[in-house]
Amino acid sequence: MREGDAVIAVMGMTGSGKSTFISYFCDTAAAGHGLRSVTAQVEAHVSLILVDTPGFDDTTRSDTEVLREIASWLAVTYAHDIKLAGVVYLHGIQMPRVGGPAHTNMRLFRDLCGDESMASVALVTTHWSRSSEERVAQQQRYDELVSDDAFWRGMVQRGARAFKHDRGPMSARRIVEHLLGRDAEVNDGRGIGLRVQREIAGGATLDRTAVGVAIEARIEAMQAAYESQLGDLRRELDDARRATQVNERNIDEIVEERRALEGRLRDEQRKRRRLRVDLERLHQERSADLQREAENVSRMLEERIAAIIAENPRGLDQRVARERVQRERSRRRRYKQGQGCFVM
Ligand SMILES: Nc1nc2c(ncn2[C@@H]2O[C@H](COP(=O)(O)OP(=O)(O)OP(=O)(O)O)[C@@H](O)[C@H]2O)c(=O)[nH]1
Ligand SMILES: [Mg+2]
Repeated sequence: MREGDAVIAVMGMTGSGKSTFISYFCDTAAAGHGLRSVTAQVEAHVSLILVDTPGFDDTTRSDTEVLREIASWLAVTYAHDIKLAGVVYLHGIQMPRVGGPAHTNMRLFRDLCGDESMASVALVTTHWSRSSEERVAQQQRYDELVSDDAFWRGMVQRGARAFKHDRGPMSARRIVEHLLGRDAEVNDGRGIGLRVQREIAGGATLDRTAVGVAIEARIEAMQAAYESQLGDLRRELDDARRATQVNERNIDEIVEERRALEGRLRDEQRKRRRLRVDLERLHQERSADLQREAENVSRMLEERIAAIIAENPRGLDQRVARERVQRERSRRRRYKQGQGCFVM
């Protein structure tokens, strides 16, 4: 990253269109298809840097892990005085109702940013239909989103702007221009610190940040639910054992169910422990994760070289195969570093 780069974080649920949005500015971001989150890691793009982030509804990771990933990136950049010019929050308007995960995701987003950052936030609806009939229902949902306190109203009142992103690159550009304009106007172009960034910079562990507290409360609720189910199971087990006609299968089933619940409870406890990290630990652990990842990539490359050699009927020496893989690798790396992403 260079001085003068404008950094905008793109957030939102899985499938809301983050990678697609970014791809309008830079053709290196791959749009994911299907339900799994394809954005495995925060990726940065140069000049106008749009940061692709995982949503809190990720199918492969818990909220704790997603927060650790987003927060460590945000905290480390903030510590290096790299400020965000703004944040884009994407929401698919095709969703019939804003319940469960969508609602949680919005709340956690608000806690992450803090109300004081709202002037630098664009709340963006995606997935607008072309059919006028469907658009009527979508417009109603849009109106509800911006006028309901449970959704976007509070954020809009504090300066966030709601957008319809229904014209591909044109509306995407308008949204980014709005954020850059706001940054120039409100922050003299110096960028903002999100609440979580300021909290961590002030020495807070993740569980003490506003978003961490909200996640921990959700974990506590899950723990309480599991504890109560365990209580029920214990009573059921006692009853089954006291019964004159012992039904072995029933007891086995209950014991099995208890074991599964105890496992889930341990998972929740582990999630809570993983929130007790400060900037230094987050950074250290993240570096260790990246190191492991780099080792995995290396191993995969070695396997790829071996496969190329094995596939080649006339035989190919190790050096040629290695060069071929290296060429492919550096092409991909150049791609990832975002060459050609200059947009504004
Ligand atoms: N109709 C329509 N489809 C969209 C829009 N934005 C994205 N899509 C499609 O929705 C799917 C998911 O889009 P992505 O950009 O991969 O979503 P994402 O937010 O990056 O998802 P994750 O990386 O899984 O978190 C893709 O098939 C896109 O082509 C939109 O505004 N309208
Ligand atoms: Mg994506």
